[in-house]
Amino acid sequence: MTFEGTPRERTFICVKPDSVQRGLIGDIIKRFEQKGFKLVAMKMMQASEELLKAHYEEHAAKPFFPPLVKYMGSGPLVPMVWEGQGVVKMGRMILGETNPLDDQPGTIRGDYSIRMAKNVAHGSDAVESAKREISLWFTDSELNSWSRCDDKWIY
Ligand code: RTP
Ligand code: MG
Repeated sequence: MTFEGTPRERTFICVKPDSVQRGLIGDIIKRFEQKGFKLVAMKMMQASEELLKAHYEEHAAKPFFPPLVKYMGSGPLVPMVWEGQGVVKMGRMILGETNPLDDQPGTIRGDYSIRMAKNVAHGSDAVESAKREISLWFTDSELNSWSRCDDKWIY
């Protein structure tokens, strides 16, 4: 079932290890919460090499793949699932460009990074990628479907 374009659309966001070290978890969550998106899953974990290779499989042949997998496995990270209308596209806008030096201030990467190799957080680039990534990182029972009484102010 697809919820693209509806309040049930979901994306996968992951706070990368550099941001955990720098104490940025709360700020990243805050930006998504204040926009009006709903957090439906979150955990802290050390990702295995196998999981990281599967997550970034589209980049497997690229020269930056080995350092990317090493960096993502260098410490705990915080994978999350966010829900809401347009959350995949808007999630990427909240994060900013891949290279933080191309970014406007006001985005997460634009505000907190100057290095592409340590660019703070990951966000799914399409609805289909989000589905694949959510199923890699979370079991169905870890995804919380919940309603809040103030949804009427957003939708
Ligand atoms: P992400 O998947 O982590 O959200 O990043 P993204 O979509 O903005 O960028 P993507 O092309 O998927 O690349 C994944 C991560 O690999 C590193 N990268 N290095 N030319 C390079 O050296 C290069 N290109 C990409 C970045 O850390 C990027 O976030
Ligand atoms: Mg990507």
